[in-house]
Amino acid sequence: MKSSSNRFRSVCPLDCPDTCSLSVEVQDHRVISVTGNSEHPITKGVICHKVRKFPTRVHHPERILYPLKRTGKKGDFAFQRISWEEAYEEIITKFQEIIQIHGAEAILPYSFYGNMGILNSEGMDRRFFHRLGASHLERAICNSAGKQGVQYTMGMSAGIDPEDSIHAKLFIIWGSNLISTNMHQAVYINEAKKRGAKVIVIDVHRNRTARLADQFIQLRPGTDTALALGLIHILIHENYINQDFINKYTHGYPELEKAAQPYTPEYVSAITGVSKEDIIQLARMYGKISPSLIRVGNGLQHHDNGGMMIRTIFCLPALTGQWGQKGGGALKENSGFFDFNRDLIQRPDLHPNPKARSINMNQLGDALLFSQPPVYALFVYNSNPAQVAPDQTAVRKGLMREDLFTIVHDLFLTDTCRYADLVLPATSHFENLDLYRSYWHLYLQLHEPVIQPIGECKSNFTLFKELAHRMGFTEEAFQVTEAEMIQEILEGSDSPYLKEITYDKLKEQGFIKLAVPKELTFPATIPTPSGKIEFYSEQMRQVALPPVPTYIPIQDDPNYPLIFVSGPNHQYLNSTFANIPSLQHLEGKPILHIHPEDAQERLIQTGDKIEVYNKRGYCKLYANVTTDVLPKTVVSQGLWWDDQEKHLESVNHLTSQKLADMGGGATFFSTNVEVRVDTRANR
Ligand SMILES: Nc1nc2c(c(=O)[nH]1)N[C@H]1C(S)=C(S)[C@@H](COP(=O)(O)OP(=O)(O)OC[C@H]3O[C@@H](n4cnc5c(=O)[nH]c(N)nc54)[C@H](O)[C@@H]3O)O[C@H]1N2
Ligand SMILES: Nc1nc2c(c(=O)[nH]1)N[C@H]1C(S)=C(S)[C@@H](COP(=O)(O)OP(=O)(O)OC[C@H]3O[C@@H](n4cnc5c(=O)[nH]c(N)nc54)[C@H](O)[C@@H]3O)O[C@H]1N2
Ligand code: SF4
Ligand SMILES: [Mo]
Repeated sequence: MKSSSNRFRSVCPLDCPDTCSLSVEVQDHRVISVTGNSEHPITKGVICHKVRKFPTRVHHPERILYPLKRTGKKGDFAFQRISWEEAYEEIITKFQEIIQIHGAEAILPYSFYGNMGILNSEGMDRRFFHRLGASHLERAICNSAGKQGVQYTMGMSAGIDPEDSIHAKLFIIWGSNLISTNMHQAVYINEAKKRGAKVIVIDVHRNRTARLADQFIQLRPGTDTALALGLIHILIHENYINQDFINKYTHGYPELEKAAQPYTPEYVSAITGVSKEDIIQLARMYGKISPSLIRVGNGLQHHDNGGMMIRTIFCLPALTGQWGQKGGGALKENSGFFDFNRDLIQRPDLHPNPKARSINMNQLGDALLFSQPPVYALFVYNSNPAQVAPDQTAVRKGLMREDLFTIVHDLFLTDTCRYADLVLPATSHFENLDLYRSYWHLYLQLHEPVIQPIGECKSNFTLFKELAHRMGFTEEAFQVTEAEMIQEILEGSDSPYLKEITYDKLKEQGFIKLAVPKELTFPATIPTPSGKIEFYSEQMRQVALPPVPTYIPIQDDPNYPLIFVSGPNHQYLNSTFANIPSLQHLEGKPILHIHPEDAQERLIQTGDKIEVYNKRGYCKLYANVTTDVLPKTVVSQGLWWDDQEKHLESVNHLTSQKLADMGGGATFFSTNVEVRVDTRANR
């Protein structure tokens, strides 16, 4: 790379729906500035603050630059430098020993989307673990409950093209903090507002996004199915429904009508805490204004009843006939449109054991402590389970096992590295070739490296390819280069949306929009078993789920009467960036928002260091007494790294490994806790 200043096109690799196109300035092999690409139709030159700080992350003095081997006890963070050859040797010897004694299922990969690049998050890595014969990992920590709920209802996990959302006249932002988590959706909403659109925010927390709202509707956690059924009840009773649309495109209307019958405004108000008047007004507004768009967030599905909540909300646009009107319908995610041939990318056919077990990543704690046969090796990459996985007390106890061999591949010494036998240095995405899709907009993007790998860092792709060679895997799947894998992916898909996209075109243009013609979107195509939007789902009945929308309350616990909602914050991306001082500074301290009634009862004041606890464990936070939350709901934002000096540890000590109603989803937000002033506080 030339040493003069140069600008390159790049992509944001983070697990964020916006998947921005970036413009990166490089000087002397260093990334010196990152801004939004003004040519990208969605990014339009604007990105979030945290990613403008990416140069600090890439060239951070604490980046891991070479392989490390544990020298002290687990948990001590004591390592010594070793060579890659030694690291590979250690892994191969250990894996072969484990396979020989216990079988390959005793090895478990643990990864998520720390880098969303297809090659580096579900490419060579998956091929390697399949060929190895390892246990499968069910990657259900983020969106799986709601995705399943949408699939039951609509047949695929898709909504509308967000670029059409400026045409909506009514926006309902339902359980999404999109000012922080999906900022370009907020840009479209502001544009629509200028054209006269109304905005409603439905949330348990008066979050940053509530500032966008003409009306903020605050409800109790996990009660959204009841609210949606209440809206359905009024829409039917006051005849706001679109009977033609219902007849033509939906299945099970009589059953839905019956299911909504008991959900009078009084009854719904008692469940949700929303006033009867607000419920009626919201229903009437939804009945009258068209096109309307419901932007459903990821927060909702992180409840015991998360899948059902999202499914029920997705019944609303069908009832008033919003689908097919420009800007009308609902949008949770659009990953369904990126219809790649997964089997070709990930090669499950290489797995020697078709019956190999699958471990849900939300139950890592139990998997490490109790699974039979036991897990003897854990390989972590693209994820930081010692912060993000629920039930940290169990997770960390498992990670402390002396007979567990743990490898962590990351850019930094995260809390997970604390428990590693081997730490391997990962490149940042700036150093790699990869392909990026979005789970919100419809552009596929190519990423070409803008700098050389730093230190001895290797990409996930290179790491798993080299490991495969050393394990003696000779299949062609392990011979391909990154460019060849991209070509395989593009050429191997039968999807009509991807037909026109080639590697050459991507190299030239950087990003290309999927060809999603109108006749391939709702309501023209509804790939459910009935071919219609399913208010009644036979598929659900067959797996013992209620086939029509049904409100099932989240679990109460009289000993721990507060519901603890711990979503992401503004400046971090899950636990990524939590080690960047300027971003830490902007976030301040890890806070617990608590209602004045609850605070008073417990003699808690703003600024107090408090202990939040339940039967699984505790974490310490600083109180903020506020009416931004309802009584009995407490909210904390952000996944902070442990701070041993201040005795601050993960909020996930409180969350549980229990799974949601659908898709094996996580239930982070259905967490019962109690709170007290931390008497041992060092404030
Ligand atoms: N800045 C930033 N952006 C991010 C992330 C990040 O960490 N930081 N993370 C990324 C990832 S991986 C994801 S999954 C998304 C998540 O981002 P979002 O989709 O916005 O989801 P959350 O922030 O988890 O939750 C959204 C809202 O749901 C509310 N909520 C919780 N329970 C309920 C309920 O029962 N009913 C209702 N109506 N509301 C409820 C919460 O108070 C919160 O305001 O953001 C992505 N973008
Ligand atoms: N309490 C609570 N817990 C939650 C959530 C919540 O809202 N509340 N949100 C949940 C959700 S929605 C999600 S998606 C998960 C996210 O959980 P994770 O996917 O684990 O997210 P991060 O904490 O960002 O960790 C990603 C790690 O990958 C590393 N990384 C980045 N790029 C690369 C690379 O190219 N190679 C390798 N090897 N490593 C790389 C980063 O440095 C970082 O340490 O957390 C979940 N946990
Ligand atoms: S984190 Fe999201 S908003 Fe920020 S640059 Fe990346 S994709 Fe864009
Ligand atoms: Mo997520």
